[in-house]
Amino acid sequence: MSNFTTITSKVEEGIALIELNRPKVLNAINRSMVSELLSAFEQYDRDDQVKAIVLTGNDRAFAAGADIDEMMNDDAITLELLNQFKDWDQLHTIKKPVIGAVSGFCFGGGFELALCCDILFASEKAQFGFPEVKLGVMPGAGGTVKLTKLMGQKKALEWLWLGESMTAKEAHQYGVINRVVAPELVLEEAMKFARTIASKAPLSLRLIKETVYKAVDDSVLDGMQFERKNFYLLFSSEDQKEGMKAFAEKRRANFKGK
Ligand code: DAK
Repeated sequence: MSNFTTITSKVEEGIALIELNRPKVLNAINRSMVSELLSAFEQYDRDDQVKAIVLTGNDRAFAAGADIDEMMNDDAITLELLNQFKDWDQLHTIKKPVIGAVSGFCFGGGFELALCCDILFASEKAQFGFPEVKLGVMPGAGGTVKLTKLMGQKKALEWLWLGESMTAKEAHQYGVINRVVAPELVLEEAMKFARTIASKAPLSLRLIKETVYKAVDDSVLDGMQFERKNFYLLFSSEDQKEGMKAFAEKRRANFKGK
C-alpha cells in the first residue's frame, strides 16, 4: 500500500490491519492522518482479498484526540474552506466490517474515530472521553450524536459536560463498546473476531451492516421494510445458493461475495 507517514497498514490472511502511527504525540489525529486513513480504508474496501478491517493504536494511546497544535489557530472560515469533515464523513461509507482495538487514551477525535468502527474491543486500561469542553470547543465529528444514541441523552450530557474520561468498564456498561479484555489481548481478540466473521458470507455482512445503521434512525416499520429489501436482494446472490446447499450437504460453505 501507499507510502503512509501517519499510519501503517498490512493485510494478513484476508484481514487488513491499520495502525495509527504518531506515537510521540499519542497518535493525535492531524489532517494527513485522516486523509491517509480514508485512503487505506477505501483501498481495502475495494480489495476482494480483504474480508474485514482492524483499526488500532498502540499500548499508550489509541488516539488522544485531533491534533491541537494543528487546529489551535484555525478560524471558522478556514475550517469551512478546508472541509475536513468530508473525509470524516467518508469514513462512514466503508462497507466491510471495521473492528477497533483500543488501548490507552481514546479522547476527543480519537474517540470519534473509534466510534466509526462497527465493533469495539478495549483494554481494561483504556480510557474514553470527550475533553473538548476543557478546550472551549465541542465534538465535531459525530461524538455528541453517537454518544447520545448509544448511552441516552442524560448520560451523554453528563459525560460531555464534565469532559471526564470513562473507564473501559463504564464504556461497556453504557453500550459504547462491545468487549473489555486484558491489555495484552486486545489486538489478538479483535483479529480473532475479524477472522471469525471473515468466514461468513460477505454480502450478508455488508447488507446487515447497512440495515443496522439505517435502523438506528428509522421507525421500526421503515427499518423492517428496508431490511426486507436487503433480505430479498441476498436471494439473488450465488452465496445464498452456496450457503444453503452447503448446509444441506453438511459441508462448510465456500463464499465468493457474489
Ligand atoms: N494534540 C496534539 N498533541 C498532543 C495531543 C493532542 N490531542 N495529546 C497529546 N499530545 C502530545 C503532548 O503535547 C505531548 O507532546 P510533547 O510535549 O511531548 O511534545 C505528548 O503528546 C505526550 O502527551 P503528555 O505529555 O500530555 O502525556 P500525559 O501522559 O501526561 O497526558 C493526556 C496524556 C492524553 C491526558 C494529555 O496528553 C491530554 O490531555 N491530551 C489532550 C487530550 C484532548 O484534549 N483531546 C481532545 C482534543 S480536541 C475536526 C474533527 C475532530 C476534532 C476537531 C476537528 N474537524 C474535522 C475539523 C476533534 C477535536 C479534539 O479531539
